[in-house]
Amino acid sequence: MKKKNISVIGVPMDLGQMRRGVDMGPSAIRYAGLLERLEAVGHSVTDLGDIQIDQPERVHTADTNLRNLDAVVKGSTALADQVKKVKTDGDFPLILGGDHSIAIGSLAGISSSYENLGVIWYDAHGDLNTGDTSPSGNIHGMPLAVSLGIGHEDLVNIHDYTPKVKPENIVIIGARSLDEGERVLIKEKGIRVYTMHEVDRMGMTKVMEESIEYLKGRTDGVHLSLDLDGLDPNDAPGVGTPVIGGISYRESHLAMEMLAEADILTSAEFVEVNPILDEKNKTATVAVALAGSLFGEKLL
Ligand code: B3U
Ligand code: MN
Ligand code: MN
Repeated sequence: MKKKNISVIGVPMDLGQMRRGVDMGPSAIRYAGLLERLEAVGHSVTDLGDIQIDQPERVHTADTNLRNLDAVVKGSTALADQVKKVKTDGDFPLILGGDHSIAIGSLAGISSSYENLGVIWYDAHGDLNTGDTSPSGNIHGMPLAVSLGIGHEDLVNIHDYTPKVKPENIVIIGARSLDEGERVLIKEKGIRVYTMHEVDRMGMTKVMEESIEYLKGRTDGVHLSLDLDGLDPNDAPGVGTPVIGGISYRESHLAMEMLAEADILTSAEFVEVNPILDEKNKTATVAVALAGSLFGEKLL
């Protein structure tokens, strides 16, 4: 894989859901050795530090069922600004969450650099809810819908353009917990989804071959949004909403290695690592190991 200038951005965001601790995700991932690992592969890595996110205790509830809306908009805008700078410099943004609501800001900052940005959404969930379909009001269940231009106008219009991605440029991998409104949206928009059924049936090799082939043909850049809850909770226990029957550690390594081989990614994020719920930083360690594979680490 080509050597990259990787800019690491931490986003200690925990306002998109209700469990405390996910704001410590960026520290946990750094502590698990992310920078050293990527440098060892030969990349040039710069840590840009963390985006400032409001403390939950200080956040006022806006007149909406979207929890912490204004503070999420503020944090997402700050992240989008930073990510956009990295893109303008021609570098590779590697964003560390934080809950998955941060993808709203990531994509807002990245997508203006592309005609057809592709997105790989590696997740147990679809994250395709809106204020109307959400069972929880948690914005971390909404970022993919928001990026499609569907949802609250303050979220959809960050950096003053919408949509950030087209439905035909998205591939969801690992889904096994979808709400009714999300199913409807997937069908209506024709979004490509490899649920756990397809992962079981086709195997990860075929899933990734097809996904890479599909995105290569239609996109001019690809963002990987990797929610650690896409993995099985046995392998990644430190997440806020674990769902049994997920993608294994080995399958995930394979997926990352195949992405490295194809060298199609132009940005990536690792989200939902919650050290309070974790077992001795296992989930952050898994994230770093996967990042190693994603950036071309090899055994031999
Ligand atoms: N779909 C549910 C649950 C959920 C979404 N994303 C996560 N959990 N991590 C919701 O609240 O929207
Ligand atoms: Mn998610
Ligand atoms: Mn998820």
